[in-house]
Amino acid sequence: HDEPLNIAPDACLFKGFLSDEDTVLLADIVAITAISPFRHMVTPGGYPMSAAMSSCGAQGWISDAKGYRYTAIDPLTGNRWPAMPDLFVSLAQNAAERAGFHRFIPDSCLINCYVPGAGMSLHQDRDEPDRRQPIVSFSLGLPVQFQFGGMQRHDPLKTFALEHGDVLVWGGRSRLNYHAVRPVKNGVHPLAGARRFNLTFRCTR
Ligand code: MD5
Ligand code: FE
Repeated sequence: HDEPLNIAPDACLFKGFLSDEDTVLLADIVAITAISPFRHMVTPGGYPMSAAMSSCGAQGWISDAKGYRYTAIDPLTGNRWPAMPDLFVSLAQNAAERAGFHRFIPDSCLINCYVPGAGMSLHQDRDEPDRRQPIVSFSLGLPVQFQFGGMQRHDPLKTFALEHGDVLVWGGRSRLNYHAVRPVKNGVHPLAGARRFNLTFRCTR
């Protein structure tokens, strides 16, 4: 593996961190979403999100008219979210460790699926109580332009590409940075097709 890029204080980008594991990760996404399918959640303001989402692990992130939160039960199926594959946990832990975050034990993996045109508007991730825990994010499939700023919505944004196999670790001073995913451009990835997947690992305890 290459050296991480320090893109912000306590934020590390590992280019091409996922290599041979990509096919297994994509197959696991197919298996998980056969149990808890991708769906477009609705924001508390009433707008469907353009990224389709599912989760695995003990807790899954949801959004509905009542707000954003983590649940142990998938509201679509009425069952627990599928188990988080051991490979997901070990890869996320390795990345966190290499970024200097020890004993990161994710209990939630949000799976975002973006088709061309889909993106995510500027927001902070504030639904996790322990802000000392980092967030680890894996990108697979089509590339995208990612933007992040500071702790204030109007702080200037930096833009960079996230590509298949890239892993980001956000912690410490960058844990509450505003960030956005630009709309995905048309394209076809050899393994993922016309889609971008993002796996976002969090500790919700
Ligand atoms: C994505 N997902 O590419 C991104 C990757 C989400 C989300 O934003 O909330 O599902 S996670 C990027 C991230 C997480 C935590 C902090 C920061 C960025 N940041 O400080 O910029 O689908
Ligand atoms: Fe986010």
